[in-house]
Amino acid sequence: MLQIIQNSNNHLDKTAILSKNRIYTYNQLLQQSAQIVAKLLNGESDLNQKRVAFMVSPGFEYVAFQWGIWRAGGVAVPLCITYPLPSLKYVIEDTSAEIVIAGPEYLEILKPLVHAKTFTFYSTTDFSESITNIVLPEINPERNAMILYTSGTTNLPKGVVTTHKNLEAQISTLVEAWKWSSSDHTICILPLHHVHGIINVVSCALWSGATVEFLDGFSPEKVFQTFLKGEINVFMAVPTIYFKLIAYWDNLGETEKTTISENLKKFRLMVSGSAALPVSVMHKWQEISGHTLLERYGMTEIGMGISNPYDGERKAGYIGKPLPGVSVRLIDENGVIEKEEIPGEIQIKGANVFKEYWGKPEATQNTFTVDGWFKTGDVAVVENGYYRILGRDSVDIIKSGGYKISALEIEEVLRKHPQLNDCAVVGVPDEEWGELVVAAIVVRNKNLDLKQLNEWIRDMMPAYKTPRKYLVVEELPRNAMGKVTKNDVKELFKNI
Ligand code: MCA
Ligand code: AMP
Repeated sequence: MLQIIQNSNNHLDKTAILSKNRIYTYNQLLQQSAQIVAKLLNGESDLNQKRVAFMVSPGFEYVAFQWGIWRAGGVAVPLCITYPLPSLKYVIEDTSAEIVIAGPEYLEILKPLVHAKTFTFYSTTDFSESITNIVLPEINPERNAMILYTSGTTNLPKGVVTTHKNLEAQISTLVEAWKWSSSDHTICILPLHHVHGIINVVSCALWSGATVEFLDGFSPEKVFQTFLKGEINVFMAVPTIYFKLIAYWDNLGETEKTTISENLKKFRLMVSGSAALPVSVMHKWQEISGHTLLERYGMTEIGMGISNPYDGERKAGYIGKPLPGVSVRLIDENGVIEKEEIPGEIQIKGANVFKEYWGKPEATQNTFTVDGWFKTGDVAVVENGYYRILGRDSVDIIKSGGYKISALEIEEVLRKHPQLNDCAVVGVPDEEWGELVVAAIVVRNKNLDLKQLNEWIRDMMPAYKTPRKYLVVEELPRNAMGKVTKNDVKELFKNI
């Protein structure tokens, strides 16, 4: 039996989930996911790693479907609930999803794909029939469990395949390192098509018999209101969220500020990750909450790899030390770096590391060294035993609001616009978002309406990937070989 399911048998009557003003126990989660298994199996004994894409809002239903897919022997493919149709189509087609499930609120957007009938389609409301005596398949931990999409240096996102064993390693290392227990109570405000929300928040909590409280999306006001109920003691977020919480708190009256600060001081743990935590944000949060944020480093392909300590010193500007069970090394052109203070690429090995990119054997091969280390593309240095990220080896990877974004993917879409001759997308530093996606464009028609251009691109790709600023230029800066020089493009945006 999958470990997370087995663990939940120890906490049957405990609250697993709070969502939409309702309380759900572990027992209800087991019952509901078993009901989902029965419908999904539809008389078969095992889904045998069929890909099941599901578009379900964060909350009890989301987890019940994720567990149901796993328990039926399927591979869970969570669809981002804010994606426009082309992005949904890409994931469903790329995974060759055989089953697609959607909440009633997403039926409209999926309609064109449902009509094409390349998969069996269910609404979440089709799973209401209660079924007893279901025989569950035995799931070998080496089998595929999940596919999440991540942007990289290729222009289209790649599906990262993790096995049950990978997921169990990713979860258990965090449970151990951050001392999760059944008395914890956390809040989920992160999207559930990425590792941060799925593994670090929801799965770690449920593995441990803790409680997860879901909010309908993020707003600083709702987060603080929920905190003030006095139950939440563990909080995980991306730096942009801490930035937004600080900005909101700064504008409150003195009494409200004090009430919130007193409440935050009682938390057990507060973590930041997915992007570099600015030292200024860390210090300000410390003033407000009394907590030194625990910064950690992860990646869709590895879960979490490096973390500041739970008990020891948490250093501002550093990502910490390798987590239990994770091997980390730095490499430069001369080979493995043995000494401190010499920068190199972070490479990772361990049961936490993903199996493959879905349907892309060449990309998979290229991302591992011959001796099996995963090449992260992040450059770091070790100082006094602590890793510090220096940057990435590709200028085309942007991190904005914690999301990894490929400049090449956006350029590919922009080039399809009939009024554009050329474009270059870059990320420029931004205190709130980490980096801001911006585009230098060479236009055919000087009267091109930039607002309309932006609306056009928003129908083609997720809002978080779309440029926040455009700059019309006569031509793009290039080197002697004719290649666009992205650092020069970044310079163009310095004064606007
Ligand atoms: C939205 N806006 C932006 C951006 N996104 N502006 C600049 N840059 C952006 N990237 C604008 C919108 O256009 C809108 O403006 C306004 O901000 C609010 O948009 P909305 O989407 O509602 O934003 P939000 O709900 O406030 O979202 C901010 C957020 C979200 C909560 C920080 O971006 C988020 O959930 N990020 C987390 C992503 C994540 O989980 N990453 C982990 C990946 P207007 O109103 O003017 O239109 S996993 C990973 O990285 C690894 C494994 C790891 O280490 O964790
Ligand atoms: P993703 O593909 O969305 O999983 O993003 C993974 C990337 O996020 C890593 O390769 C890093 O570049 C970045 N990242 C994650 N955590 C941190 C951190 N604490 N500091 C700096 N960068 C980070």
